[in-house]
Amino acid sequence: MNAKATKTQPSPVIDKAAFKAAVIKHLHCTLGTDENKANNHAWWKATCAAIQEQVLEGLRKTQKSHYLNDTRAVHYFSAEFLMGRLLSNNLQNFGLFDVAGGALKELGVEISDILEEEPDMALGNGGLGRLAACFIDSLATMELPAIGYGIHYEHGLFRQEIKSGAQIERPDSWRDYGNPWEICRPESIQEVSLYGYVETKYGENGRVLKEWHPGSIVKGVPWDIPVVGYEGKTVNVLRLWQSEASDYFNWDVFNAGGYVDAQRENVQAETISKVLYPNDETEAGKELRLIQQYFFCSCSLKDIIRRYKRAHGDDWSRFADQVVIQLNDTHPAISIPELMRILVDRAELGWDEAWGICTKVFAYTNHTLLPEALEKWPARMIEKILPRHLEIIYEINHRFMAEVDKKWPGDNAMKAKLSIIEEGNEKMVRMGHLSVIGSFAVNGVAEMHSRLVKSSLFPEFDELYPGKLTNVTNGITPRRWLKACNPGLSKLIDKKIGEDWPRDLDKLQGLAKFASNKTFQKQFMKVKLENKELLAEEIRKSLDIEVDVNAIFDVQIKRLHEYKRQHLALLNIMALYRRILENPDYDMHPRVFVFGAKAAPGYKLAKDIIFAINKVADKINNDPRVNNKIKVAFLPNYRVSLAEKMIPAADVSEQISTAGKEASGTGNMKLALNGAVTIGTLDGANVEIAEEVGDDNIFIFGLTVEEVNELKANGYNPHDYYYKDPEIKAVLDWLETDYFTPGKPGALVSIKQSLLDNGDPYMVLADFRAYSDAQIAVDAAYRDKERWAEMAIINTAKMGKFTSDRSIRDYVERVWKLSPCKIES
Ligand code: GP0
Repeated sequence: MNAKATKTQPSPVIDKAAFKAAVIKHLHCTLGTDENKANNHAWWKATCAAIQEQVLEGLRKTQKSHYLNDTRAVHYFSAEFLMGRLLSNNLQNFGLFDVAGGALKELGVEISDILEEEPDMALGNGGLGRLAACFIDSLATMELPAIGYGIHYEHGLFRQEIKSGAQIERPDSWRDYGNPWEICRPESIQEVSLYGYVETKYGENGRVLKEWHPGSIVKGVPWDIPVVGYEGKTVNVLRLWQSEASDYFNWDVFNAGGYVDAQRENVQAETISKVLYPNDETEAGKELRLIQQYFFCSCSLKDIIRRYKRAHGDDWSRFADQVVIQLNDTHPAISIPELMRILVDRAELGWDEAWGICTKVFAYTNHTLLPEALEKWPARMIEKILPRHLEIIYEINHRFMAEVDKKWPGDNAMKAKLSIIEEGNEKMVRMGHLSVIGSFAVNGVAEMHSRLVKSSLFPEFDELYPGKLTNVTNGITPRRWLKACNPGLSKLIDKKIGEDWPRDLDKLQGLAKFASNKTFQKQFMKVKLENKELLAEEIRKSLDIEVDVNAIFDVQIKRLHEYKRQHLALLNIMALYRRILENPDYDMHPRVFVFGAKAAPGYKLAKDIIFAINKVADKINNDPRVNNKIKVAFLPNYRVSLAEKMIPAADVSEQISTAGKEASGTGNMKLALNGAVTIGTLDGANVEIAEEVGDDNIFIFGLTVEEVNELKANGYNPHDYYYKDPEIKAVLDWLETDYFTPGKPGALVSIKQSLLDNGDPYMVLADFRAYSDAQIAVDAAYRDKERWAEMAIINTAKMGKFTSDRSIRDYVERVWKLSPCKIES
C-alpha cells in the first residue's frame, strides 16, 4: 500500500529554479517580450520552448544511438495522426509537470490556463488517427526504434460550430501562430513525380527498361514532431510531409515569361497537403486524395531508402532486415507498387528479387468491414496520375492470378473475386487486395473483428496464405488517457498501488481487492464527482446549461455515423421524456446525456441526427415538467482536448454500434479506464472488455453478430417493430410533428424515414427495446451507490489489457520482430 516502495515516476531532469529561468529566457530571447507584457499565449510558447530544450536533447541522443546501433525500425505509415495537445504530455513524460506548474506559479501564471492556449493537432478524423498517435507514444515509451510518417496538413479536421442546432464547419488553423514543437528539415526534402507517360526501352541482353517521364514534380518538405516516451529516454519522430512547388520544375515556366503560370503551378503543388479529408470510414474517390496518399508514401520511402543507403550502400540484401513498414489501413497501399518501381526501374533488381523484398517489408492493418470504407480507385485515375504504378499493379496481379490458378485450377469466378482489379463498367483497383497480397502480415484490430476479416472479408486469402491474417487488439496510451487527463484518479491510484502503473498497466489489477472497500469507494467516487464538477462547468460555459453533478453522466463520444447509432440513444431519450410527460412520477435517477460528435460535411443524415439531438435537447432542457430528471448536452467541436475533459467525468459509456460494425472502438477503453461503466453491444473490443470486467460489471444488450445476420437473411422489416411496440411508434411519429421544431413540422423526419422507408440498415428498431431495458438496469444499478462504486473500480482495475503498450508488444512479437534500443547519454 506504500507508494514510496515502487516509485518509478520520471525523475525531473531540471528543478523549479532552472525551469523558471528557462521560461524567462525564452520569453525574452525567443519571443521578444517580457514578464509584464506576456499574455497566456506567450507564456504557453515560452513554456513549450523551455521543455523543448529537453525534448531536442533527447531526440539528438536517440538518433545517435539508433544510428550507431544500425537498428531495425518500424515505419508507421498513416494518412492521419490525431495528436491533440503536446505540452502537458511532454511535461508529464519528463516528470516535469509539477516542476513547471510550480515555476509558473512563482511567475504569477496558472499552468492550467496556459495549457488551454495550445491548439489541438487535429490531423486525423477519429479512431484510426488517434490509434496512430497512441502507438507512437507506446513505441517511444518502450524504447523501440520507430518513425511515424504522414502528411503535414495545413488544415486539420474542421472546427465544428453549432448554429440553431445545426453543424457548421469552420477551417481549422492549428499552425496560424506557429507550432512550437515542429522542426523543419530542408536538408531532407524529397521530390515526387506525378502524371506524364512511360517509355519502354531495351537494355543489355534484351532487358526491358521502363522510364517514367513525369508531367509534374512537387517537393516534399519534412516537418519533424518529436515524440517523447514516458520517462523521456527515447524521443522518436513523427515526420510529416508538406507539399511545395518544386523550384526545378517551375524554373522553365518562369524563364519563358510565364510568371502567372508559375504561380498557378505553385498553388496546385501546395494544394496537396492543404487539407485533411474529413470523411471517416468512407472512401472519397477523389484525385487529390490519391495524390495525397502517393505524395506522402513516395517521400517516406525515399527517406527510408536514403537512410538505408547511408549505412548499406547499394546492397539491397539487408533492406528487409532493417525496415518494416506498417500500413495503417489501405491509405498508404500505393507504397507497395512505389517500392517495386524503385527496386525494379531505379535499382534495376529483377522482379522476383524486388517482390521478395517488398513482401518482407510491408504489413497491413485493416480497420473496418464497412464496404463504403474499402478503398477502390478507378484504374484510369491511377493511370493518369501514376502511369508506371498501374503497369506494376497489373504485373503484380498477373502473377497473383497464376498463384490463384495453381490453388483453384480453372476457377474463373475465384479469379474474379480475388483479383486486384474489379472488372465492370469502370475498372477499379482494390487497394485492400493489393495490401493483402503485398504484405507479409495482415491484422484486424480486435478479436472479433479479426475473426470476421478471416471469415467474411478475406476468407480465400486466409486459405491461400495460412497464418498471414492475424489479430492485434487495439489499445490506448494510459499516459494521456489516465495519468495526464485525470490527475485526481491518478494520484489516488499512486497512493493505493504505487506509481509504476503508467508503464505496466496490469498493475491496476491491484485495485480490484479494494473494490468493495467502503473507504476506497468513497475516495474513488469523490474523484469522479470532482471531475463531474469540472465538466459541469464546461457545459455551463459552452452551452449555458445547468446540470446536476449528482445525476448520472452518460457519455457518447465518437464520430457521428449511423452504425454507431447515436440515434438509438436519441430515441431512448425521447422515450424517457415521453414517460415523464405521461407520468410525472416516473421513477428515474436524474441523468445527463452528454454527446460529442462531428459529422462528415457531406453526410446528410449524420448532420440531421446532430440537429435532432440539439432540437430535442432544447425542448427537454427547458421543459419544467421534466423536473431536471433529464438534461441533454451536445458539446460542440469534439476533439482530443475535449475528450480529455469528458472522459474522466463519465459514469456511463455508450458503445452501442450494430454488432459486427465497429471494428474495435478505442473510446470504450478510455472511458472504462477512467471508471465509466459500459452499456454496449457485443461488438468490437466491447467483447474483450466484457471478458475482462465480467458480466456483472458491464451492461450488454442487443443482437449478436449471428442474430444480426440471421435477421437480415430472414428479411428484416423495421415496420414490424414500429407496429408492435407502441413506444417506438409514438417516438418515431413524434419526429414528424413540429413539437421539437416549432413551426417546422417534418424538420426531423429524415431519421424516421431512414428507420422505416429506408429499411433501418443498422437495426436500430430491432435493438431499441433491449437497449431501453438495459438503460433501466443501469438506472437501478446506479442507485445502489456502493455497488456502482464497486463496478466503476473494477472497470478501472481490469483495463490493463488495453494499454497500447500491449498492442505494440503484440505487433513486435507477431509482426515487426523488433528489439528495443537503449539510449546512451
Ligand atoms: C476505421 F476504417 N476507423 C476506419 C476508418 O476509416 N476510420 C476509423 O477511424 C476506426 C474504427 O471505426 C474503430 O472501430 C477502430 O477502433 C479504429 O479505427 C482504430 O482501429 C473505432 O474508431
